[in-house]
Amino acid sequence: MRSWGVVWLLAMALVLSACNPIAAPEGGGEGMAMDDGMSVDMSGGSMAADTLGTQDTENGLFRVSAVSQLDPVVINETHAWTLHVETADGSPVSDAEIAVEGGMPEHDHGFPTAPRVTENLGEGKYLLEGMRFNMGGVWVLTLEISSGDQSDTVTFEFELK
Ligand SMILES: [Cu+2]
Repeated sequence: MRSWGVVWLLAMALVLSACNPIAAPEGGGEGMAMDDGMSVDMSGGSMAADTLGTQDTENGLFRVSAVSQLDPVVINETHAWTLHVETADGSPVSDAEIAVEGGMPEHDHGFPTAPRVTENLGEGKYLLEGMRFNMGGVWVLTLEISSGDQSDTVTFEFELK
């Protein structure tokens, strides 16, 4: 038992001494708070703009794609997405009303912002503004889409890692 404790201590000492040369330059720089903020952002996660791809709505009425205009998507940066809505047989839906919800189910919180569709870009495309992720992890984006008297919902799940 005792000798294993010694081995463990030696291993810890090695790990700590190995880390010190890496940590030292960071601590020595000016604007330390800013450096820390940036390193938090970098480790907070990112993903490619087209990660979500195309998905059918729950009842199969629409096919929806969502692509970020910020590529890669990183945390703590407010940005816009382009949504595309078409019918199940591929015709663009140009009169859709789209309600936006989302957040992190595992953390039980929503978006830090209130993203919403602000512009109909025509040909089934819509501008979704105010998207922002404030941490890495699994997020969901739910779009409730109405066109005429038809309504359906799609939920995208994705991870900033
Ligand atoms: Cu969270």
